[in-house]
Amino acid sequence: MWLQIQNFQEYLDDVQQSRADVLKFWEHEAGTYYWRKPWDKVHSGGFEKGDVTWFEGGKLNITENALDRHLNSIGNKTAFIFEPNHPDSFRRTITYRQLHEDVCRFANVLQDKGIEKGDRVCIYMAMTPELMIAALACARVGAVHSIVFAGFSAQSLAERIQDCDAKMLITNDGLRRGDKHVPLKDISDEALENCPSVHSVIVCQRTNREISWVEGRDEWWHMLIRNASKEHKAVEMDAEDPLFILYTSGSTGKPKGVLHTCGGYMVYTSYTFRNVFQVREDDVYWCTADAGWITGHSYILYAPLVNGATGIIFEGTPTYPDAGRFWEVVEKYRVTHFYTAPTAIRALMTFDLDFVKKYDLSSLKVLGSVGEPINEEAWNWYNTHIGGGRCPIVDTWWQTETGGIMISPLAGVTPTKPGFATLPLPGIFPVLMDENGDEIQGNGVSGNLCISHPWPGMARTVWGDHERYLQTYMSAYKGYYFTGDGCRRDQDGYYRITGRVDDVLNVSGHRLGTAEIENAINEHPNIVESAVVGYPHDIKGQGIYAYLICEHAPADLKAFKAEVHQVVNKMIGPIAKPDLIQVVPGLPKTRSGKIMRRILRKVAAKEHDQLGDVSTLLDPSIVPVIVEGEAC
Ligand code: 7RM
Repeated sequence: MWLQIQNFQEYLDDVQQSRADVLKFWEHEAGTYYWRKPWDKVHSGGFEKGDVTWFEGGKLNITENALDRHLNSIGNKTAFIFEPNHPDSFRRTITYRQLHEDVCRFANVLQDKGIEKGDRVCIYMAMTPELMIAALACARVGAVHSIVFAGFSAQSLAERIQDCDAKMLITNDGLRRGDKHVPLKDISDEALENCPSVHSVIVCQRTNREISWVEGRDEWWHMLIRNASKEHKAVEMDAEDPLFILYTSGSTGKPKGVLHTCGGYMVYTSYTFRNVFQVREDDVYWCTADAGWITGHSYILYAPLVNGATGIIFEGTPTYPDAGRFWEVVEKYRVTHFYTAPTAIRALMTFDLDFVKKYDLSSLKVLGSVGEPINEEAWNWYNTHIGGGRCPIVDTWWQTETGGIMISPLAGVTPTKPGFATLPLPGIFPVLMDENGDEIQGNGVSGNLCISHPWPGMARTVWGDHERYLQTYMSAYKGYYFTGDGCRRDQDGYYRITGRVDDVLNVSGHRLGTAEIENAINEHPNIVESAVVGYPHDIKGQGIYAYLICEHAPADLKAFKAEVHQVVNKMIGPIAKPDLIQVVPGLPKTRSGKIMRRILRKVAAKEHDQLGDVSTLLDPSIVPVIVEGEAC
């Protein structure tokens, strides 16, 4: 495996070098990959105009770096270990050589079906190797993949397909997650009723249940690959050509199609993977994320393959068939690196420790955390009971938009502190901003987290809406990228992310916009208006609290709540269901009609004595009514 930062002094030296000449720093890094032709320009553009490029003119295909380049050296090494939802189902391992063949075959299928460079392909699949093969095959033919989490509803799927005009949908007949069954093909059929751009649907068999079929549109994966050649010459891409779109929630109702490009994304995710996790040749790396989120894209799919690592693809859930599943899998494959979300840790902490103690976790060397702030209690439990006090924990802060990890310890290199993402990677320059938009200097300070210089892995635009990209990230602080997160820098210069400062919730590590949930809720015929806020939740991190104004007072609150869940399920998916609802006669609004969410958040958190100034409200008398009301 390639060069890794070995110790803290080396880390400091690299930070110094990147400060002295950041272009030289990234150019050196980019030079370690396979390019068909070197770039013309290392970097151009900036945050102000949102016209950032990296390695433009450089020609490559990311799958040649992830697959072809490894064939001679590690062709027989395991690329993926597939662990199915049920522990007794068929499991398999796939070598780099086999994966290369499978991707080539499917790339030929895509081209036979008329998919060309620049076309968008939507992937809505179970967490199986075929999902990875589908995405890699898209990348190989230059198509832009948009993976949609297989927990989203038909409505959400349709919205994402329509937004990018996808030509093709790749899905499964269905999937099983825990003891639940999700009929992916049925959901796809419903979504496609409103998606005229999709001409072709490829269905990969997983559950073998009865499904409906549209002749001339639908085809079986296994039939198509049967006669496809295993030879395929990857399509040449420019470093700045799009690689994928991934939809993520923002503070408006409509999800944003975050766009990542081929060259910079490859260089950045691979660099961060190698140095943060410090994976060695014979290690077994397991990231439990779903491929529908950025963590799955960057740290299950692309970066581990580009680095020649062995990774696990896990189809199941942490608690199926019981709360020992993660640890059973760690023991079975002698997992060395384990990367999960705080919400999973908090959920597992509530079960008997015997679920952990039953298994031999001595293979573990490094633990990772991602998706939300990790509280000290969860950090300590993870450290003591999973890591046995021997494994460094890398608390990795980053976002869909950043492409890869930005602030994080390097395993075994950076001294850690519970709850702290610690220090930025070399080449990354975080700054904290005060309310006047000025940089806050020194340590022991808090502010809004911005990044002061472009990096190769950053998103280049929002699909079809560059204005929104500029508005969301580049306009709050001129010349900076604004993350939307609040942050503290302690006396030692260590960073601790405190959470979102905008209208974005983080529920079990899933990003959801309050407006998005409100739009869904408002579809209920009896709901006139709604306001959604987050509140502290022991396991999910944040729970969803919905204040509802109804046309008629609901007779049975429980039944009403179930109805609200139903509309949210239909519009977004079960992850967005409110945990608590409260029917209110009105909402606290300013004179300009903006809902004062601060007040609603305080009420939801039961911090009734900290409501602050309510005098600017149009009608302050609504506040005591809301405080006295009851949630269900
Ligand atoms: C990778 C991912 C991004 C938001 C981000 C933060 C929060 C992520 C951490 C974290 C504290 C962390 N992408 N977040 N990681 N907060 N510590 N280590 O999660 O686009 O889905 O979410 O998640 O608020 O802005 S994401």
